[in-house]
Amino acid sequence: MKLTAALVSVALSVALLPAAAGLSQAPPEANEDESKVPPYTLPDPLVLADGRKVRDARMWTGERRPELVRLFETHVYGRTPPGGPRPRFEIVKTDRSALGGRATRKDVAIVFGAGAGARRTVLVVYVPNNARGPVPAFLGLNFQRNDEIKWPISTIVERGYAVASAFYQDLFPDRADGAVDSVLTLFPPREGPQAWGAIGVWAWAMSRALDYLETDRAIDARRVALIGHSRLGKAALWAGAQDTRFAMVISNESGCGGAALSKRIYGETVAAITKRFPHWFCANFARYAGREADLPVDQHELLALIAPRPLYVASAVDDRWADPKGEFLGALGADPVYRLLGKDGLPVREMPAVDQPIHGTIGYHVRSGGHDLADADWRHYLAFADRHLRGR
Ligand code: GTR
Repeated sequence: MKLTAALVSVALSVALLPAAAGLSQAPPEANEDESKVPPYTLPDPLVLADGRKVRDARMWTGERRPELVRLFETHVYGRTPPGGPRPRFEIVKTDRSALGGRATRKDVAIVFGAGAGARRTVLVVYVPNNARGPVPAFLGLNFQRNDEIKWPISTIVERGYAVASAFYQDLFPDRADGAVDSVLTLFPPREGPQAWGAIGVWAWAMSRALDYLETDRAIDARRVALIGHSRLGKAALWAGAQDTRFAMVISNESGCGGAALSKRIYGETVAAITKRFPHWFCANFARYAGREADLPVDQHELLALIAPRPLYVASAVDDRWADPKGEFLGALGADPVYRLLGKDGLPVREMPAVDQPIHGTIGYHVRSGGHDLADADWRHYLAFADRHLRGR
């Protein structure tokens, strides 16, 4: 699709505005009225750009899947450059009596580059001490420092899973000019409207953390569930879409640019998100501000890129900014791809009642309460992981 030069320059100047202060306040113009959702048409994940229908798994994997990845690279997240700096792993601390003796905690530095220009993050890894062999793991970036992670780590470990996490801002500080202090300084310079942004870098960082887990014999790296909340849910989905080593992906209230459909124009919109967070996406995404109907993809197709692997999409009923219904419809829109690949997909057509999880190969729930990764969410994720990652 061609854009006129005038539109491009208007949209780009919007994209380059500094991020507005305040992270949690919705601008007053946000639509939170279901009756004001405009009519929209979703692209069919099983129809190629040239109009051919995807008939079988081979066409999906060989043609449509790579086409969709390219569309998301071009129009939403930007392209992850191949190669990039190789990570070095250094165990900086091992504590065999963590969590009251139930776990071994390892602090693993993941280092890129050398000398003054080096970038690093520390992956904290908890492994159950009573495991009889390599264990499945939950991996995700975190909003807190490693000693303050707000996950129910003891519960997860008691259920037989390892937990691995790192602070999300280490490799890309979350601010409009964060690139100068990011791992991007170790990549070739970014150029053009398809250059990747923070979500792309956070997703890349998750894959590098998985590189480490592949070297850790206490962990079964073929059974890693990637989890992310909110902006980190967007990054987890994009990581899982690009890197099929992740065995499962969990999107907790990822909203706009995550699991929620952009074309519904409910809650956070492309205009709102690209204005407040210009560094998250590629510059092209901002061109669709107010023109969502022209987007050649929508987020159900990002979710479809997780297929046939188990995918969990979760919402919270009061988190209207993230558009719970749009997240459900995203999951439903991915379902035909799961079915084509021989999986049961999402076993319902209608949005379930609050706190009534639905678990197929796609899982979905809408929790009571607001924007948070809560223990109630974890309870459902553990049940879903038990079903899909145990006994494999
Ligand atoms: C909000 C943003 C959302 C979501 C959220 C978060 O301010 O508008 O897209 O990412 O932050 O990450 O908590």
